[in-house]
Amino acid sequence: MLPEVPHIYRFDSLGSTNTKLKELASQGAGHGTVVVAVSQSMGRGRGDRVWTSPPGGLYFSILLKANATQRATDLSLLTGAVMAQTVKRFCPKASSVGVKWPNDCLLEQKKVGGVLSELVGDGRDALLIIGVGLNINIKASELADYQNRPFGATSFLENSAGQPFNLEDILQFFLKLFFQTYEAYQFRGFSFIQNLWEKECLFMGKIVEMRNTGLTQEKESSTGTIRGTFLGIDEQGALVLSNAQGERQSFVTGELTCCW
Ligand code: BT5
Repeated sequence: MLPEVPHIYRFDSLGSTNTKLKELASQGAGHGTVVVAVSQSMGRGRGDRVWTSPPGGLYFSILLKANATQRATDLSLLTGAVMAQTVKRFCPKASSVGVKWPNDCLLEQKKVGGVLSELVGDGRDALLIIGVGLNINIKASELADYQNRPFGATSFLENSAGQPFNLEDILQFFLKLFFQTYEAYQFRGFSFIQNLWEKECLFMGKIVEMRNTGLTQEKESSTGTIRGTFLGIDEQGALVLSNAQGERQSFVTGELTCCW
């Protein structure tokens, strides 16, 4: 069970909310604790990538008990789906909002948010830190470095004709929905997450291209990419494609770079 009202620690500036929450967990912070920062000087993405975190975005981390590695994957997928539902609630006029495997959130086909999950410890005492970054009141110029990346970057502000958003309203909406969804997952297990995630996914049934999948080169095209029809996710949270030969292929790593 999660607490009805989570304990929220608030900071003006942090290196990273995930790092701060790890420190608080080592000092006894409990299941459901949340850390929020106005900005981050060393915001992190997955695999040592950077998460640009100027004031105007939402940066927070949630501490959960996670006594199995699989739960970490499930909860990351759950977070991506909750993020997409939050974006839909606050950007109701957007024509396209959803998740990109594994848990990026896209708004009008551009990245508006990401999730960084980190396990601390192992066995029954393992803890999971789920970090969420959402670009809210952020100008396109602050995300200029990412415009040439696959899917680029955007913010709520860029899709609201310049009307700023109340960050606290968005945080409270997200946390309430997250805790409710987490409770439902406790009772209903992985199939609940799978349905939820696939419902929020933008690529079901589409032809997609993946790179850095870790497959041997002879299985990739000459460009180092894999193409196939997106079938969904399996019980491991792996992305499942049907390739040109109609064979099913599952990927636990890789980046979805293109879609038709
Ligand atoms: C993510 O990583 O998308 C996870 C981002 C999680 C950030 C939160 S903020 C609170 C918590 N504390 C932290 O320190 N982190 C978490 P990944 O899929 O690896 O994507 C990272 C890539 O996205 C970078 O290499 C850039 O190309 C791009 N990127 C960086 N900052 C961005 C931004 N603000 N908006 C859109 N794209 C960005």
